Amino acid sequence: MSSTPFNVADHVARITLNRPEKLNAFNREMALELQSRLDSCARDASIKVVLITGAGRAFSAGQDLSEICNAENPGIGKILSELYNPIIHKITSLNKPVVAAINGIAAGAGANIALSCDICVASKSASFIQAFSKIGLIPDSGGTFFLPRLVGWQKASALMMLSEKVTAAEAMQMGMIYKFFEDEVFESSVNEICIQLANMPATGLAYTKRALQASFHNSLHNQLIEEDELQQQAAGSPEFAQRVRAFVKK
Ligand code: LHQ
Repeated sequence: MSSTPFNVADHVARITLNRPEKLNAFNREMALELQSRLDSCARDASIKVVLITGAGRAFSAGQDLSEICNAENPGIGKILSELYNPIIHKITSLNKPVVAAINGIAAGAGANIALSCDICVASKSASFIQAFSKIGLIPDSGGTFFLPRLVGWQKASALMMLSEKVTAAEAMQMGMIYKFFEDEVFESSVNEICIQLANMPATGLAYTKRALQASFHNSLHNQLIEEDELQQQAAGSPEFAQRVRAFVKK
């Protein structure tokens, strides 16, 4: 049984983290499989949107802690460089939107993988915890990059140092996630978002993602140049010509 079953429908690729008895904690196999799913999404032009969610009552509890206690584990340095860092790079460099649908608890690296996605939504009963400080680690998987940018330095610092669990409603209020939905309509609401994205002009979305990422390291001057270049490329896409023609005709 795959630890990340994958299916594509309506141009949306759905990747499910699937070790529910371990709250979808990442072992090496699941992390490598997620990387390979993301590579498939990058290669397949028919896929316009990627959705990552979890099976059972969790999105992911982060690193499988029993695996790192195992004598055969390759060492913490390799866990990050071989497993989590490539996942974050693959999500952020994919030229299509990645939606994280947080169906339950997201802890440790599980929470930070979620925050690296372009749109992060949660079910009302979901929660987030930067669980690292409890076990004497620092937040990884891009957490120290994304969380302060999303919620501000003070909140990020407190959440990370206290390992405080936040509800989906609190996460939305502080800007950690885009929205939460009542549990009963969570799946249908996530599907609606994905279908909407799949029907949007793909080039514009890809360049929007790229411009937002560039803003993290650019000065205003350089960001305006970046927008100019990307806008010219977006305006050269057939989708732009079609959509503008349709708008003007109407
Ligand atoms: C687990 C886990 C888990 C294994 C629940 N592993 N089994 C990078 C670099 C190098 C090294 C380390 O890691 C990293 C990245 C990281 O992600 S570090 C952070 C790792 N994650 C955590 O510290 C979270 C640990 N889990 C928890 O604190 C709780 O399980 C949470 C708050 C997520 C959920 O609590 P509950 O709802 O009370 O569930 P539970 O604790 O009863 O868990 C259910 C089962 O899942 C249980 O197994 P069992 O056989 O007793 O039913 C847990 O042992 C297992 N599980 N998380 N990370």
